[in-house]
Amino acid sequence: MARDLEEYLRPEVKSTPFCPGCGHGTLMNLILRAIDELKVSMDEMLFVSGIGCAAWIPSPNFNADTLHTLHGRAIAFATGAKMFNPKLKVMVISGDGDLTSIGGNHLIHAARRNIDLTVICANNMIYGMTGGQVASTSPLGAISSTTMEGNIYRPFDLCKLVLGAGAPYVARYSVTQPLSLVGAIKKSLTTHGFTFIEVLSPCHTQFGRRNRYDSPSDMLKMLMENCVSKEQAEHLSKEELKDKIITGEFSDGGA
Ligand SMILES: Cc1ncc(C[n+]2csc(CCOP(=O)(O)OP(=O)(O)O)c2C)c(N)n1
Ligand code: SF4
Repeated sequence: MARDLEEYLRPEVKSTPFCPGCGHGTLMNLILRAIDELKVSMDEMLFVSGIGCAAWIPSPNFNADTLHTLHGRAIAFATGAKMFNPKLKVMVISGDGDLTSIGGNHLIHAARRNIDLTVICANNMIYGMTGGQVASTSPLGAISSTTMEGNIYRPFDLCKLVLGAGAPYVARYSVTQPLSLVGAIKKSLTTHGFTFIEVLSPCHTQFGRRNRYDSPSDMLKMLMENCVSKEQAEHLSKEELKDKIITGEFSDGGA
């Protein structure tokens, strides 16, 4: 963590709980960078997370009010807090398992109701904390502790899911695209209504080592090679788009 961001951390925090090479540490840094650039006071903010490794990004680390809630229920708690105090800027930060599997119903209905929340989903394509079980976001064929011969189900396209439910701002970036990601977080914080950012955040410990990415840097390289912008994707064939991850803003807040 850069020195200038230390003021955003609770003084008693000396290290994060993440494995070496985990993308969640990078995401934590980029969220704070966006807040710093916007000059939003931490006193105006509430951070809400569910359960999982990603849920440890804000809590207990951020020097702000943080609510570490139940598995899958971060958006429900965040909605309640926002109803009670509409002046709060409420940011939900949690994993793909938490927000889109057990919590998937809350996600689509908060988007449909256009609740004024910023939701950041750290997607590592697996349940990291509990030992690498398959998630609703695991790619077809992915090896996990519960799909030892490969996942037979298609993953959700989270951005399409939330867009379909009516969210006015939806974006997807990888932690390997830090400038675009900081820009998207800033935009989500300044857009009224339900805003959603899917962040590809590598988990080498549970996903990478089972899926032929032998080191954390192999996972980062895979993301750098496979992420294409939505503008680039328009010029690629269906065959060329196989295994590619399309990144960018899918709805820009104007809806
Ligand atoms: C009601 C309930 N069911 C299951 C669990 C076990 N559990 C804890 S975290 C987790 C998955 C977390 O995955 P994700 O949200 O993707 O976060 P990651 O650890 O990958 O960052 C599960 C299934 C739980 N804590 N509570
Ligand atoms: S298990 Fe995966 S998601 Fe959890 S801290 Fe380790 S690398 Fe990160």
